[in-house]
Amino acid sequence: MGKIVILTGAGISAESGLGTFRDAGGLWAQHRIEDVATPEGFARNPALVHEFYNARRVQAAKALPNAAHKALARLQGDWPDEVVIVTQNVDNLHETGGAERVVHMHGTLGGALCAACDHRWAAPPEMAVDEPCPVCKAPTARPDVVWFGEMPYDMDTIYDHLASASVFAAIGTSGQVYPAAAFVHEARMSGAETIELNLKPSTGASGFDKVVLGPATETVPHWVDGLLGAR
Ligand code: BV8
Repeated sequence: MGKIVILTGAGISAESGLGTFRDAGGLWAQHRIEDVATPEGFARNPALVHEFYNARRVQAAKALPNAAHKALARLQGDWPDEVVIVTQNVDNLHETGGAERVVHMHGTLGGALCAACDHRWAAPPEMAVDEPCPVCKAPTARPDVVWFGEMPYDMDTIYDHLASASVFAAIGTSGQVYPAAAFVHEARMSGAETIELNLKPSTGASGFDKVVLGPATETVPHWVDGLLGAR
C-alpha cells in the first residue's frame, strides 16, 4: 500500500490526439522553444505565442480522455491510500477523465494570467494580444503556463509528496525537462519503488526500478489492474 505519486507528460495525451513535444513531428519540431515557450519570446512576439497556445487550447478542448487517463482516475478512487497526479501537461484530460487531485506544475491552457498584477482568470478559447486584465486593465494577459526559465507551480507540495511516496510512476514523459526529470531521484531517496511507463525508454529510464514499454492506453490500465488486484 502507501502513497502513489504519478508524474505524467505529453505521452499520456498522445492517444487523445494531442501532440507531444519531442517525438518526430512534435511541437518543438514545428516551433522554436525560445519563440513560444519563454517569457522573452512572449515579450518579443506576443501574437506568435498567443497563436501557439490558442491552437493548442482549441485542439485540447476537442480532445477526449483516453483509457490511460481513466485508469489513473480509477486508481485514485479505489486505492486505499493517496494517489497524487503531478502533470507537466497543460490539457485537462486528467480531470475530464475523472481524476481529482491533479497538480499542474506547468500551468494550464484553461488559465489566463496578468503579467502586470498576477491576477488569474479562466482563459477564453482564443486570447488576443493586448487583452486587458479584468482587474488592473493593463494589456498584459498571457497564458497561465510555466515557460522555460520560470518557476514551476506547487514545487514545495510536490517535493513533500515525493518525500512520502511508496510508489513513483512516470508516464509518457521523455525526462528531459527539469525539475520534473529529477523527481525519480527524489522518490528513490525516500525509498519509493519507481516505475516508468513509456512508448520507448526515456532519457532517465535507467533511474527507474522497472520500465514498462508500450502505448499508455494499454500499459496504464494493465498497471492499475495489477496494483488493485494485488491488494
Ligand atoms: C525552472 C510550457 C527553476 C507549457 C514547458 C536543471 C535544474 C533546473 C532547471 C533546469 C536544469 N537544466 C535546465 C533547466 C532549465 C529548464 C530545462 O529543463 N530545460 C531543458 C530543455 C534542459 N527548465 C526550466 O526552465 C523549468 N523552470 O527550472 O525553474 C527551478 C529550478 C529547480 C527547481 C525549481 C525551479 C521550467 C520548465 C517548464 C517549461 N515549460 N511547457 C506548455 O507549452 O506545454 S516544458 C514542456 O516539456 C511541456 O510542459 C512538457 O510537458 C514538458 C516535458 O515534455 P514531455 O511531457 O516529457 O513531452 P515530450 O514530447 O518531451 O516526451 C513525450 C514522451 O511521451 C516521450 O518519452 C514518448 O516516448 C512518450 N510517448 C509518446 N506517445 C506515447 C508515449 N508514451 C506512452 N504512450 C504513448 N502513446
